[in-house]
Amino acid sequence: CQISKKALIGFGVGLLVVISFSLSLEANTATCFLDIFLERISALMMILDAFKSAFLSKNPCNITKEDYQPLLKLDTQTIACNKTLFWSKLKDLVHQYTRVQQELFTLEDTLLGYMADHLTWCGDPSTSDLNYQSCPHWRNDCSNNPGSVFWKAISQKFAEAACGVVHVMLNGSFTEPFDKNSIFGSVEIFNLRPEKVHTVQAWVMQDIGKGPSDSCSGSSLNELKLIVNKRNMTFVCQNNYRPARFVQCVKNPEHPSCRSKI
Ligand code: AVW
Repeated sequence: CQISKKALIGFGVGLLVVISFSLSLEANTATCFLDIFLERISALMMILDAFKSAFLSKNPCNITKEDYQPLLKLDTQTIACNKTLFWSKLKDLVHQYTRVQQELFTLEDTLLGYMADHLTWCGDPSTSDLNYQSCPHWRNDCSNNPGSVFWKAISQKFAEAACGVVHVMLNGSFTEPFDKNSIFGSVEIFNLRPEKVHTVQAWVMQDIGKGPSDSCSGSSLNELKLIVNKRNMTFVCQNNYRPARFVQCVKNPEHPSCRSKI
């Protein structure tokens, strides 16, 4: 088989064009990734600065919601309609559940909630450093501490942004699964926007092996239903929501409530 010189040169030039084009494409892609990476780092630095400015050099018992406003303004994450999940009194279960059911988002599955979860922080009026010695406890010391004010402020924003059906997982092994003093009962439920949220779906989960203290038909849930209905939203309640029950059953596979009906 004979290949003419011209054809060979043409092929060579063509190959060079293709190679140099793909190299320049790769270089562009790499630059683009680097740009995005740097953009994200600088966004995170801004978030961190706004977070620290909220409480550094301030009396840790005198923090206000306004202190966190610059931080909240930087948080542009949105959760799609029907995907918000509130909770009260069953932190572990709800997060085990959203780890598997990744279509639903708790506050702690969002950027700000994730960053602050499990942390305690505060400042000191006499220094611009973090206070590494001691911070007020939210229940035993003062209520306007950096942690409590932060969680209330971001919970309010999380609730205001919710739309469609919102879900709430409550603990039926408590006598009052709906606690008016909790963040869900005092902040989130009152900051839902009835013009955007048409239904509140409650899932009341009992601990495996413990008898129910309260359920959908109990007085605590009835109180929640009244609040929801009064705010022109529909209330739906389900005991031991099956998908979340499955998660509980992973650790208790032999319990009768896990063996039956699965
Ligand atoms: P919880 P919530 N300051 O199980 O409805 C600091 O009662 O209250 O559920 N930490 C606090 C405070 C406070 N004032 N109150 C409670 N905690 C801690 C955000 C406490 O350690 C999510 F979106 C307790 O274990 C949920 O829908 C944990 O927060 C909703 O608020 C949960 O208290 C859950 O708060």
